[in-house]
Parts: sequence; C-alpha cells; structure tokens
Amino acid sequence: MINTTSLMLDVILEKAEQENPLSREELKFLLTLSEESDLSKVFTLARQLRRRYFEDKLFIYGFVYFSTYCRNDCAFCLYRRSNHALDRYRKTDLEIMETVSSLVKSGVHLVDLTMGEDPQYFDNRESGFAHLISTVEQIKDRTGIPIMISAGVVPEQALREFKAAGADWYAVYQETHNPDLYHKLRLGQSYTERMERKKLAHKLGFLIEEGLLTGVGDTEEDLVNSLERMRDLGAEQVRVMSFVPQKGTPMQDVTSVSRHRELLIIAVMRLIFPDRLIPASLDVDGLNGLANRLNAGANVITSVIPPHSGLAGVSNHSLDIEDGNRTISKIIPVLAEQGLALATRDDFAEWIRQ
Ligand code: SAM
Ligand code: MD0
Ligand code: SF4
Repeated sequence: MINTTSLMLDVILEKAEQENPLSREELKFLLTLSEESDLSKVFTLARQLRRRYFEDKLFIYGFVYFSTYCRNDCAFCLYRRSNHALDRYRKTDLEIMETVSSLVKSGVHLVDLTMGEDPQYFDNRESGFAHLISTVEQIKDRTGIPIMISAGVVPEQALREFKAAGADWYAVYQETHNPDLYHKLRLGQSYTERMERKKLAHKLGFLIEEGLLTGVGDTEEDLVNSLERMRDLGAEQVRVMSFVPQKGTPMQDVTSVSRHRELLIIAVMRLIFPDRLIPASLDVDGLNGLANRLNAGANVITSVIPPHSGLAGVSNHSLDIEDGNRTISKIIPVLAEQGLALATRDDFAEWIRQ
C-alpha cells in the first residue's frame, strides 16, 4: 500500500531542498509529523542544508546573566517580580568584566549580556543605562568580542547608545506571535512595543534574534504564524526553546510536552531559514540535550557559563553550571561525534559581514 504521508513528505522535502518557499499547509504538515522515520528524514535534510551554508562549523556563545532582578511578571519565568522566594543578584561592572574575560579566553564567539528588566536600570531616570553602556564599551575596547544585549525592551535612546558603545546584537524574544497567548505569558506587557523595538534595532544596524517558547499552549497554527512573522522580520538568528516549568510561578504545573516538538521546530526552521543562525541552548537540557539539537540542524551553541562565576541560567538556573558541563572542553567531544567542529572567530566575523 502506498503511504501518502511519506509521499507528501518527500515532495515537501524536495521543495525545501531546492529552497523554494513552503506554504502554510506544508509547514503545518511538517509540524504535525510524529513517526520516527519521517522525523529522521526532516532532520537529515536540516543537517544537509546546514552543511550547505556552514559546512561543519559551529558557533558558540557565552552567557552572562548579570542581573536577575526584574520589574516584569512573565508567567513562565523564575525571575518574575512576584517570585519572592528567590535569592537575586546583580553583578558589578568588575564581575561582569571578569566573567566576560574568562569566556573570551575559553574561545566563545560572542558574549550575551542578559538581565531581567532590572528596575535599577529601567526605573532610574538619573543614571538609567549609562553605567551598563560604558561597561559594553569597555568590553568592546578590551576584547573586541561580538556583544549581544538581551536586556528586555530597553528604551529607544538606550538602544542607540548600546549600538554606539559597540553592541552588535539585540535579542528580545516574542515567545509567540499569537497576541492572546502572548498576553497570558508576558502579563501586562505590550506585544507591539516588543515587536517594534526589535524592528527599530534592526534599522539601527543591530543584528537581531527572535525566539519562541514551545509547550506553553502553542498550537501548530500558532507555530506556522510565528514562522511567517519570523520570515517577515528577517532576523539573523531564530530560536525555539521548550518551556521548563518553574516552582513558585503560575505555570509550575503545566505538563511538559515532548522534546520532539522543539527538535522538529528547530529542523523546520533550518528548512525555511537555511542560512540563518539557529541555537541549541544548553539551558534547557544541559550538555545531555546538545547532540539531539545539533542532529536537528542547530548551528550555534548558547548558554556556555563558566563554573564558579556565581551566575545563573534561565530555564535551568543551575543545571550543569558548577560541574563545568557548560564549558567548551565538554562540548567539543559532542561536536566531534557528529563530525562537527568549532568555527574560528574569523569565520564568525565573516558570517556577520555577509
Ligand atoms: N528579561 C529579558 C527578556 O525577557 O527579554 C531577557 C532574559 S529572559 C530570562 C530570556 C528568555 O528566557 C525569555 O525570552 C524566554 O524565552 C526564556 N525563558 C524564561 N523562562 C523560561 C522557562 N521557564 N523555560 C524556558 N525558557 C524560558
Ligand atoms: C540561552 N539562557 O541562550 C540563554 C538565554 C538570552 N539571549 C539567551 C535564553 O539559552
Ligand atoms: Fe523578566 Fe525576562 Fe523573566 Fe520576563 S522573561 S520575568 S522580562 S527576566
């Protein structure tokens, strides 16, 4: 008997291989696949397309979550302001500089400076972001490393100043492009402002990253919409992460969906954005989750954190950090098993210039 799913899949994959745009129906079809043999075909093409644009070279980013204070109340996040059961920290400029130096020495291609929407910066009319902007300037002067700012929806003027200080990337994830779902996740935050700030950053010359959370009630239809909005946005980096329930938050009891969903979305992203950067985050499942995400077509490893730096992750605030599992020396053997290797700094600079 002829298996129609398999036939349809082959036609769609052939189209993707030739980099012809896929229709909404085709995207939805891919996102609803569940048979191992079908998934394996999608992952194989995703890796083939990654190789077309990036050969066997992977990029790797250091993660500096320098302030866990936040004025927002996102339902999914451990660092939401209503979570009073949390020991928060705010690193000094010197501590930030030291962590960045150790990451740069270890060989990362970029440092991602991340914080909650810390009221010390967001609600302080006098000094605002000035201090942080000068820290960015110092990092750039001393190391020359590409810098990503993941500091939430920063005011327009601060965004301009971050750019002038040497920040290269601006990351602010929508999580979903279904405004109703967005408002359930990012309580009290404007959907439009978040979207528009990314677009402004792009206009100002930042490279931008857009991101999705899956396992938060997102349907296949929502995912197709997100992929289309991502295509409109033209972000240089696109990601998806599985939601990890956090104790003490309104979403603590949401049951996790299978990790297959994230892996399939990574692969579909690779099919429709073959030349873009797509991260495998160590923050969701630690080092153990890396091989599967690379197998699905990711080409960036994010959330490398030096041990003993006193820094937290996001979806997993401590997983694999103190035991040094989020370090380059632990990652290289996992890459080697898949015939992959780290790119050089020059490779990354060249990709950025393109
Ligand atoms: N505060 C800034 C913001 O919200 O844009 C930057 C840091 S925020 C913690 C970075 C991202 O972490 C969020 O956009 C979200 O995608 C992810 N995140 C937060 N909590 C998570 C969770 N429980 N599971 C998975 N990802 C999570
Ligand atoms: C990561 N934990 O890359 C980080 C974070 C923010 N730009 C990145 C979500 O996994
Ligand atoms: Fe704050 Fe970001 Fe967490 Fe939302 S996701 S509560 S903005 S740190």
